[in-house]
Amino acid sequence: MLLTNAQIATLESNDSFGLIEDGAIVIEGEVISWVGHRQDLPQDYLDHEVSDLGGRLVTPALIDCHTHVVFGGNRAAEFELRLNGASYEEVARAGGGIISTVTATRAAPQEALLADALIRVDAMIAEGVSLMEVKSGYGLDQDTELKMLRVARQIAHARPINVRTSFLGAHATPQEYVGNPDAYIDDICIPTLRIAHAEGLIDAVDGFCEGIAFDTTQIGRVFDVAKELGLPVKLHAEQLSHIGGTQLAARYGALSADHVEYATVDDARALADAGSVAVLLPGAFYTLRETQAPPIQAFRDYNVRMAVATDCNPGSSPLASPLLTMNMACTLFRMTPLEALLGMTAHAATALGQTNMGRIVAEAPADLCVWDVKHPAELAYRIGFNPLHSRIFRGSQ
Ligand code: DI6
Ligand code: FE
Repeated sequence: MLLTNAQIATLESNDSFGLIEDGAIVIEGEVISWVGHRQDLPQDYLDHEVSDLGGRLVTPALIDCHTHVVFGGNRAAEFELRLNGASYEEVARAGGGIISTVTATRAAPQEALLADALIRVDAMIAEGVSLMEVKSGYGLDQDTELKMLRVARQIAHARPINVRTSFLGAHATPQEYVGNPDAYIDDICIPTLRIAHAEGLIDAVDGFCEGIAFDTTQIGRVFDVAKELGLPVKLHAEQLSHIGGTQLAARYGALSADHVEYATVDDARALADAGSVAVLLPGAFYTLRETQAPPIQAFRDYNVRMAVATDCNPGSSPLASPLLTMNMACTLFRMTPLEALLGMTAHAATALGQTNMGRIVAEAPADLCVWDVKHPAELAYRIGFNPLHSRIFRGSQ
């Protein structure tokens, strides 16, 4: 296929949109084989089937590198409680929060979990997502963690989208183990991690390192097993307080440290040294009415790549719109539209260990978005507006 009459934001490097006016893209099979100015198109591609894009903007397809789209029920009641004055931590400590979603997720049949998740996945695809990460972590027992991961794998068969899974057994201590989080890690979390890995259900291992969840020692024990199994790690770190998760993640060479509102300049340096991505989640910041923004300037100073993701989950970020997420990253975190777009493409790909994705360059997978906008900054600028014209997934429209 030959795409012509396109304005292309290649994102070839990190310091500009890499705009090509009157550009062309050649796709062979599932891969981009050439990109450049139309007048430079090599002769041998002229016989390809031509698709005239009418001057529209082409970007890499969007990548959502942090989601919890598989879960049972919803938390509208908790939303009301918080509006009546309870804090996120108070709700969690009173057995609401994550634990109430665990109850609903355990009760849900696998088909129902998939059907529910697909509603959110379809919303993401409609805004141009072609690769998303999906976490477990609302089961907290062996059967339900495995059920969630199987649903996550099913998504990629049910819809035209790539899925990467993360095992988040260390998300919260279930009711059966309240007061004994170490026993939960040893008796349930780690054995389930081994079984899920043996079934081929896991691409990475995640954890929630927080006062209301697990400390660095507990997460370290889970990460040691991940390392032994050859699985990359990532971590929910420094979301509500600073307890050392970012430095722990860096020590394990994590793909990413996520949230990081309370991360310090030292933490930014550690991420830079480890080559880990900082994944910023403005939907959770917004929903929880957090006031401490992540140290964006420190990340820039140390050249830490910043990804942006929805964190789509029933509690702290009931958000399935990647475009609104990009807008929030700009308005709430003062990221630039270029940083937001890199954060939902190339840097999100790196956060998933998929470094060949998220840029329009020869030999990259042909996952593209065609937008009805004139300039890529418009993608982050508008609110409640979806200008996606079409999506190309693995070389097909
Ligand atoms: N941090 C989050 O943002 C989600 N999990 C986590 O560890 C929220 C999970 C929830 O409230 O259901
Ligand atoms: Fe999360």
